[in-house]
Amino acid sequence: MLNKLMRKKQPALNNDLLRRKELAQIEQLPSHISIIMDGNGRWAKNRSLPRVAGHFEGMQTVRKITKFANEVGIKTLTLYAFSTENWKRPKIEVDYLMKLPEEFLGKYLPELIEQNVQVQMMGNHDLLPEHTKRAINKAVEQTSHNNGLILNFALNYGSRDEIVQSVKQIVNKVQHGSISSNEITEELISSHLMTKELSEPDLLIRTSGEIRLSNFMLWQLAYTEFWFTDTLWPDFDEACLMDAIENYQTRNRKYGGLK
Ligand code: V07
Repeated sequence: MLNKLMRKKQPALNNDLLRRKELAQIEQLPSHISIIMDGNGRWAKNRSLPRVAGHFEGMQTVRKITKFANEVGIKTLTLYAFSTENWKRPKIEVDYLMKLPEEFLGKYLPELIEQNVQVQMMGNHDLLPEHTKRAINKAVEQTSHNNGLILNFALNYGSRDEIVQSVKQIVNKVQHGSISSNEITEELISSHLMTKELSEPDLLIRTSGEIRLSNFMLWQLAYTEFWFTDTLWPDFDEACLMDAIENYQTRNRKYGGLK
């Protein structure tokens, strides 16, 4: 209750955005959107603030975009929050980043539950601090029966690591005789990845102008449409997401065929 009173309400969408949202809903929406949330450090630097201020602001964007994606009717939103390479950053920054899942969930888990959002997680969580693991496990459990948007956080995630883990599991099964090597198909490999229960992303968004994948969902992005924008993640808003969705709707996806 107190939490509900203290939480800052988000501003209502303007009429232009509401119209765009309704128009987009008439056509085929991307069912699964993945986002590489880049540009938080640059956003802070532009304001002579410490990098962590950019991460904090980026967290508010996560809240805003989650709510809007759910309202639009997106089924799955995967957000790249922390990569296996991010441990190389200064300790002070890594320590701060590891507090954000808790901070975010402490503030916003009640509204995620109200919004019927289901929180999921992918990545290698062995190396995360106990306090981070506790917070994410609680959120996953408390939202496991929700059937609205799946909000899937990639946390200590690396796609090559994911593929290595799945190959090990498959080799193990072959060695134990539970599958034979000629049963190794694309579907079998997909079913050993961390996304085994999710659809493949229809749309990948990367903010902040870098045009690369940075070890994100390499297998799953095989047929995904890409949208790169110069907007920094803390500046990314509902209208920016609509730009990406509207552009997606102009493309004709061929999956290697002729339509
Ligand atoms: C992080 C804010 C967004 C921009 C990218 C880097 C910084 C939300 C979470 C989070 C993760 C798990 C969870 C709930 C929230 C988060 C990290 C960084 C490590 F269950 N934002 N955010 N986690 N940033």
